[in-house]
Amino acid sequence: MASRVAIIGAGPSGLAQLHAFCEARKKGADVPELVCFEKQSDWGGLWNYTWRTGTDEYGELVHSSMYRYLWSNGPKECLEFADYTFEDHFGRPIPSFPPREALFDYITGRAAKSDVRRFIQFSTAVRWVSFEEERGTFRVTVERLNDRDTRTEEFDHVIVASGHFSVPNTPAYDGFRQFPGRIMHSHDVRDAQEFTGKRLLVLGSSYSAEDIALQSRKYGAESVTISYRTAPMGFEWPDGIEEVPLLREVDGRTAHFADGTTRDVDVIVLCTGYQHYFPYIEDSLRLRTTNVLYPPNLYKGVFWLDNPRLAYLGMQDQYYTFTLFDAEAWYARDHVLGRIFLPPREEMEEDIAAWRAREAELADPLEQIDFQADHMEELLKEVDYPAFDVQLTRDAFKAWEHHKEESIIGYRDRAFASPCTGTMAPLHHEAWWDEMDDSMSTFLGDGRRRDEFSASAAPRPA
Ligand code: FAD
Ligand code: NA7
Repeated sequence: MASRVAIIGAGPSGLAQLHAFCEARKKGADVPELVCFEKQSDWGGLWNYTWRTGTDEYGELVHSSMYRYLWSNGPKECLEFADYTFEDHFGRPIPSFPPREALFDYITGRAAKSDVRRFIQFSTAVRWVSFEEERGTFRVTVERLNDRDTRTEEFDHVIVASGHFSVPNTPAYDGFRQFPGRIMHSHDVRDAQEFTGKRLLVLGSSYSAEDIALQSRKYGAESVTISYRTAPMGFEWPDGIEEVPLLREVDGRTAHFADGTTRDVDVIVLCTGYQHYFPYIEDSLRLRTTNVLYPPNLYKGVFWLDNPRLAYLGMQDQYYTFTLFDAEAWYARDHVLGRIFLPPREEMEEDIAAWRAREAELADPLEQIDFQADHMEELLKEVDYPAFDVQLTRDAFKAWEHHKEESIIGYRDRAFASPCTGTMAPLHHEAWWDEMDDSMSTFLGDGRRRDEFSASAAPRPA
């Protein structure tokens, strides 16, 4: 059995990995030494909100891309830890779309309960990971940021859990250099009130574009124009938000679009996605991928094909998040513990190719949901993660897609049943579109049950 395991990152994926090992130890397993390196001063990954943008107090790139007023963009029931339910954490059922602070509290609540903090070296950035063929071990060089102490340690396994929604993809368009306003990436958005009274141009047609457009308008932007590259999101947007084809150029404040129309804008927000960026991993071990459901060279979506003692967690585009990370972490753990054996390279390669070929054929989000659920279930069936109703989460995700089509400002006013306890969530006391306060205390303050729900909180037309 391995004697030392390095885990890089203490976000939801890294915490899942530490927790998985603790669970095995509780059941009597002989667990190797665990060392988790986290460059931030606290845990939670992206969920650890910071007011900072650009670089942090040590000159490191700021990791978190989350902003104030961020509410879960999918039903919490689809990410519920099967071994630590929302009811376990909050002591009662809570609504299906919690704000960031409540989800941060939930993620870190489980980590605190299993006491994984003792394994984490905070404010410690991993600088380089390489593999020593002769010794058959990894060399991991880290820097402790507060005193700049740099050292190299040897590990038998490395688990990369450093996330992939932090380093912006920033395309340039003609006229950006002369634009007389602010051009920023969604990674740097912190407070939508910055845009109150302004005319926004949002580039992109995925989750960030959708959410930043909505909340900018919610907090008082004069107008939001969303420009899409491939296809519009096509929701029925509230008054003041519209979708137009791709930006061609900007001339002064005037944005010109592919359909020949123009809009004058004050701010441009690039909601153009992120890069999988691992500058600290040597070439032969480094994952290179775009944001897809089944990245290349990762067997089971986890193990580096050329050296499966290197694992990557959470590298997929994500419908499923915390439960997928758990499934991956449990599986990676069991490989480390010698409970799961991987097939020969050729077989792994064929398996990856089959999944990727299937992904290429997926027609729509509903098929993508099933694809990711199938991936997760394939992992779950081989590990001792507690059972939960995966079919219910598939159905919930599909219903959520329909709810978004019915009302993009109202989908968060819906409630779902827990796949772990079966309990139906209560509804939040305020419709999301009217709720300006995203604090956990307000969120938890007056959660009425679904049967107490009044018409005032029902999804309304824009
Ligand atoms: P991260 O959360 O990114 O954590 C990675 C950790 O690794 C960080 O703590 C980072 O500091 C650390 N790290 C990075 N590099 C190094 C290094 N070199 N050395 C040491 N440590 C390092 N998911 C949902 O389920 N619901 C949502 O509503 C939702 N909203 C989102 C909104 C935004 C704006 C974004 C960007 C993502 C959202 N997500 C959401 C998806 C999100 O990816 C996951 O919820 C989750 O945070 C991923 O966890 P992770 O641990 O894999 O990565
Ligand atoms: P995504 O989901 O990776 O989406 C990126 C979007 O950016 C997508 O719509 C792309 O258009 C668009 N894009 C990329 N490059 C360009 C250029 N050059 N011009 C115009 N548009 C472009 O990233 P998100 O930030 O939305 O979501 C990431 C996570 O954050 C997600 O998990 C959420 O939970 C929150 P395309 O459709 O490819 O044409």
